[in-house]
Amino acid sequence: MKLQYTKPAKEWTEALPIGNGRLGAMIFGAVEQERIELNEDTLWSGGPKDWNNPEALASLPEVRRLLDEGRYREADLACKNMMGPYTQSYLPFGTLRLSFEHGSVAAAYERELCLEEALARVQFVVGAVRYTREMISSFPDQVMAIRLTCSEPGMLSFTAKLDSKLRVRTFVDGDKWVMRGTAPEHVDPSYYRENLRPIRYGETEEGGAMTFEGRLAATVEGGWLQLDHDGLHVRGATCATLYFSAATSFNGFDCEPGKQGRLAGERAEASLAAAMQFTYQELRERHVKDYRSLYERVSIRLGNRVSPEDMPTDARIMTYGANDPDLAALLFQYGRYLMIASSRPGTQPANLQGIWNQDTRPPWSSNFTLNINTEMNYWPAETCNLAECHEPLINFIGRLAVTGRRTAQVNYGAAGWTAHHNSDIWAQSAPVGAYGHGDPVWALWPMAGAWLCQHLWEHYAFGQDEGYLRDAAYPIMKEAAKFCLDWLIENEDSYLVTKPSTSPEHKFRTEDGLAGVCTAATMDLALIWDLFTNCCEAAELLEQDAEFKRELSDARNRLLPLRIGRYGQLQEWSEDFEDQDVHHRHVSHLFGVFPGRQLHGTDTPELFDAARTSLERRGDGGTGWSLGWKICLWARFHDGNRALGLISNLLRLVKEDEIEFTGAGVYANLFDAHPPFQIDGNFAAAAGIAEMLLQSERNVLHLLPALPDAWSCGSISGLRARGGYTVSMEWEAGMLASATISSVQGGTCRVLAQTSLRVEDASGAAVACNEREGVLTFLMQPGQTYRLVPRQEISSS
Ligand code: FUC
Repeated sequence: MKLQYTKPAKEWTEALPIGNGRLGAMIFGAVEQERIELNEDTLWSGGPKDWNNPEALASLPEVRRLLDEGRYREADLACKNMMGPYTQSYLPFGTLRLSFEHGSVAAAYERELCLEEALARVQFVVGAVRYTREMISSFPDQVMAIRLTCSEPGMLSFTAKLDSKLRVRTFVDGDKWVMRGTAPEHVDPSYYRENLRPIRYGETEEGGAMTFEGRLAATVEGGWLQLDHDGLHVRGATCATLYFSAATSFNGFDCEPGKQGRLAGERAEASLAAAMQFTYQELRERHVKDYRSLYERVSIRLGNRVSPEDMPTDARIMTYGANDPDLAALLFQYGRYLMIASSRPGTQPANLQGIWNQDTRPPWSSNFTLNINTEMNYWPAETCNLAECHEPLINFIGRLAVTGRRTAQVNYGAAGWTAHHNSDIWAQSAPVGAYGHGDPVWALWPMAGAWLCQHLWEHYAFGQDEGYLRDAAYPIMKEAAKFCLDWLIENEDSYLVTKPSTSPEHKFRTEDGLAGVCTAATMDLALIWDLFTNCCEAAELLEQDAEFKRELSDARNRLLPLRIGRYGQLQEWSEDFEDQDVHHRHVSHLFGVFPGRQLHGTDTPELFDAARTSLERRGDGGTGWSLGWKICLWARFHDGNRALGLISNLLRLVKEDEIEFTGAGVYANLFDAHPPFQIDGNFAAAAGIAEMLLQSERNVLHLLPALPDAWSCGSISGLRARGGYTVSMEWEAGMLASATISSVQGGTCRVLAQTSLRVEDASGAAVACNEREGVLTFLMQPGQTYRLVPRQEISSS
């Protein structure tokens, strides 16, 4: 499981990412001039502010009246009064540059990222000397470390230094080389070009902006080390270790990062000094042990590798794509790797680019985009056995519930909390759009609370921790539901609808042109159904709020029913409007199929079929994340070959010099290409592959629900399922060959496979079997592992 290349990276999307959830680096691996782009996940522009807009509440009656009169385009315009400011931007920290004295002429060049140990390596030979660089970003020790070695004594000489695109100064502090900087107080999104100064710094360093500090130190063997204003110089050494630490003054979403900030320098120095107590070997061992405790929970084999073992990863993508099942397995594990590298307890959630960004005005501000992208980032967290990595998102939702309460009150006069299309480290909760610059088709979407709360519930559904549900999740879910209760209004037929409403980013055709705002887009209804259902189940489990639960379930039953349109499709809007673009990248109206659970082949067969027709009409194209969503959807429709087709579309090599937005795929470093780079597609691909192999809605573990023909033999271990289960499977000739299931708390387990099964307990005794394929039910003891074998296998062996 590794990414490998025979050349240094030229473009950022060829460089290799490492990260510990907070400190990220992109390593280029050039022979003479190494370039390492650095990130720290709290380095954002801006600070907390008031983004709510009382004009929103004042405009609401007018918007609703226009919608009642079918004047959609005018309603769009009126919604422009309901916006707030754009979010702030995630910023690049700086660059670590290493200039070597051995020149650029090298042979036997290799560059790789090892997913099993989370290590990046560069090696080559200059003359007769073999040089190696190995780099880690350590979670236990909160530093990055680079080990540099050469095969002949005294042949290693280089200078290391830091610089940045932000306002910084650099200096020597004892045996450390320091870069101290200030972030801008404001950065406009790259698509907003109205301001004379899109990037604004305060006048003094003591202003309101965030400060940050990076510290660099080294130990050398067999040579000497010197620091001066020009960098940290290593001369005539045999080995050296570079230690890098970084911190910002960020002190919480509700604190001024300047005046009320933490001391970035002290924090960076503390982790650097602590890490320097360890040799590189010790740091590496501690790092690998920590990383493996997460990574090794899941292993995967999707058939045999068909590409040559030594083929560079970019050539492999180009030549084989998804025809190499082992490349799909690599994409799956890469998704898990990126999650461990970008989201760990105590860090910020993974943003549009995870934690890796080199631009001061990154695409879409590299923010938290809540109408699909942020949620998608966390689709693999539970199924792929990385529940701890879900924590940053779960905590972030808690912060949005605080800021979003005020937004609900000020903008809508509603109870509970709400958030919209975009957010940032300050937990911005209001509609963005620069008070009218934006388009309501994306800005005016008060449904982020409802969607995010699904993550609170799923974390419980998989982990079964009732204390967490009671104390952390349910109170926030309940407040999001209260907002929805207030936001829903009765229509003339006594159904509950949302108004104004949008189907994120997708417009419909009206007699006088395209419009975005309508009454009761399907996604609103589906999200509210999901939230109310989860709240009802939580209240029941916790034996709380009987009255509130009744209110929610009454409201849920009165939601405007979903409809089937003239093409047999699941309508995207409550009216059967024509699409702006039948191939539009968003498939919001299919939320109830995935990641939701409202629509299902058994309980709602007509709507489920209509949803399939909608997906069919959308086609198999789209941005990277759109392909990712479609993998998951086709998995839920139990069409493994179609899901693999989408994986194949994603495993197309995108080169940086191609014109933007021509096509989705992956870059040379396997980063998802929207394009541009956006990490959500990586996470959705991992989630989608898991979904093809195991599903667990409606209290049934469905084994191999969407296995494509091309993955006829394979295995997976350690997937998690709702209900607290962990599942491992092997299959041959497209059929389940064996499986094991364990559960922490035991209880009744229901399993569905395409074959009749026999279940054995740990001692090998049969506890259940079934005659035909169908749901098999058996009782599990807590903590015990059960083995499932197909019955044909038993009779033939
Ligand atoms: C949504 C999507 C875009 C992009 C952006 C970050 O607005 O519609 O495709 O992913 O988020």
